[in-house]
Amino acid sequence: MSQAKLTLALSKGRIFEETLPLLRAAGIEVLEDPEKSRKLILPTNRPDVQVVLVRASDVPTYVQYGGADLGVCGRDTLIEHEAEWGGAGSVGLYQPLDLKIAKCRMSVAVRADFDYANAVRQGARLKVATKYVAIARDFFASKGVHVDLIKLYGSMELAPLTGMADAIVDLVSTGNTLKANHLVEVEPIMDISSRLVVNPAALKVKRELIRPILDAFAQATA
Ligand code: PRT
Ligand code: MG
Repeated sequence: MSQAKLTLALSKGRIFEETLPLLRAAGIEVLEDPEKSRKLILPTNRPDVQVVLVRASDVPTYVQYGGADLGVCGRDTLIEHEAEWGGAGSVGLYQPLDLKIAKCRMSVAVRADFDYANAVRQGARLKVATKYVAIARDFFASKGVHVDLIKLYGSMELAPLTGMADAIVDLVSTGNTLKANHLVEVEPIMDISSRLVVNPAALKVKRELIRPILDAFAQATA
């Protein structure tokens, strides 16, 4: 029988970059740079560990279906993924660790000349453009604000500028993107960081491979 191999799903960019030090703490070095290579499967210094590169929003799917044993993705991505499957806990992904990386916040933003507080106070029906429809729906429902949600896949900042929406719900870290587009953050919704997600069956079958990584990650993020 061939030796069990562990597959870790990561997305290129900030999640990959910020997971590298954690992997290093677990004795794992990724042997290729995703910005330079076109490979989707990256070897590591450990013959029994490989990294697969997937879209950020595909990480939970890979781990859920066993295409990867574990992965790293934002709380935003996880909430939206679970909502598609019927809500928190529905997917059965094991989420043992908040890795405290790729930190940002989910916020409501509007054009600088839009009176958000007044619109909310008057019970106006807000047009809200977002990639994060589940988070936006729950947030405005909890405030009792009626919204028409417009689903977008990117460049949400454009929606209020073109008059398509009154507000957006998006991730903010430095605030530079909002500022550059004359938008202002009017209400924070939640703090976001990335988590480790693990396939529950893999945790059972590949326990000896996974456990030391969980322990090293836990120690490195403590
Ligand atoms: O890009 P793609 O469509 O493939 O997927 P993605 O955008 O989900 O992936 P990626 O790699 O951009 O983000 C992965 C994860 O990083 C997200 O799911 C978040 O959990 C986390 N993260 C942390 C962020 C940011 N910070 C962030 N600033 N994700 C996106 N942004 C974007 C934001 O959407 C906005 O466009 O950066 C812009 C705002 O940044 P500031 O610094 O200008 O405020
Ligand atoms: Mg992105």
